[in-house]
Amino acid sequence: MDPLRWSSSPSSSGTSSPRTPPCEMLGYVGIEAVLDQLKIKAMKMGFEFNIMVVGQSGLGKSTMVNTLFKSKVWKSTPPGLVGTIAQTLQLHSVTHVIEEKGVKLKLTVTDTPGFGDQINNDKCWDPILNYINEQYEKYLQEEILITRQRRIPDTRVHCCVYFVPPTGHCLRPLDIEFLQRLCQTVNVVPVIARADSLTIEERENFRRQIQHDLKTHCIDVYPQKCFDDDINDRILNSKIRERIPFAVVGADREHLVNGKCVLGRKTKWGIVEAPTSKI
Ligand SMILES: Nc1nc2c(ncn2[C@@H]2O[C@H](COP(=O)(O)OP(=O)(O)O)[C@@H](O)[C@H]2O)c(=O)[nH]1
Ligand SMILES: [Mg+2]
Repeated sequence: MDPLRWSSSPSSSGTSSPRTPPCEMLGYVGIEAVLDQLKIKAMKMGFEFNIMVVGQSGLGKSTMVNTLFKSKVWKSTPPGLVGTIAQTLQLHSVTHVIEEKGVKLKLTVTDTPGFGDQINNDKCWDPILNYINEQYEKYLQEEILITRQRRIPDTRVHCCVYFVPPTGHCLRPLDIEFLQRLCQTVNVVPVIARADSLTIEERENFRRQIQHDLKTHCIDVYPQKCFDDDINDRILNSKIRERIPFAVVGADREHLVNGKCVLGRKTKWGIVEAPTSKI
């Protein structure tokens, strides 16, 4: 930053000490350079973003993660299970560093085992909620140290993607109970899993029904009202709220469509393309 330049020397007034800036600051200070400095610093340091995927097993969580990053984030296909993703048996995380135009993003995706598969599903959410809370605790413990690291490794879950089964009816009691707990702990983005199994009309009706269920059961998903302070954010957030839950389709096989390789699900009736972003 340019050194601060006062229009007159603070010490010359005689009354103020050399350290006290004058009451009225005239002239060029150079604060405009702060933005550039912050940008350069942020680009050098990069950003961290941690996503967690949660939902019953078989809803396509692991596939979705592979689809999103167009790579095998999860090692799968053990011998004998060719073409399928191995069932996720415990919580585990994978980190990728993505760089775009000099901006680095350290992205960590945590896959969770399916819940609600037992006869008694009491407290089936405990391992997931415990994991999320442990990460807050870990960060806090680092933060309160007197001699703390300049950059504390951030393993807190910033966003939790919750997979709703594509029943076309309404949220199940298990989903409601889990979502209520999850929303009090972390930012939750609900998605309609395996959305290719619904027609456009069924999907829209299901979306409206879920929006209604979320409201009725006071499930406060992302973006919460507290993110509405800024007018631009408010407009964007209200658009997002209309589209939530997003409908998702996952695929980790490539197919040739019009001479182009696309990720998609090949069915008897055609190929359902899955949108991707490169990692
Ligand atoms: N129809 C359909 N099947 C999917 C989709 N995503 C994944 N699958 C399939 O569902 C099965 C379970 O997927 P997986 O990702 O292991 O589910 P997870 O247990 O939630 O991690 C696999 O056979 C996938 O190929 C989808 O969007 N639509
Ligand atoms: Mg899985």
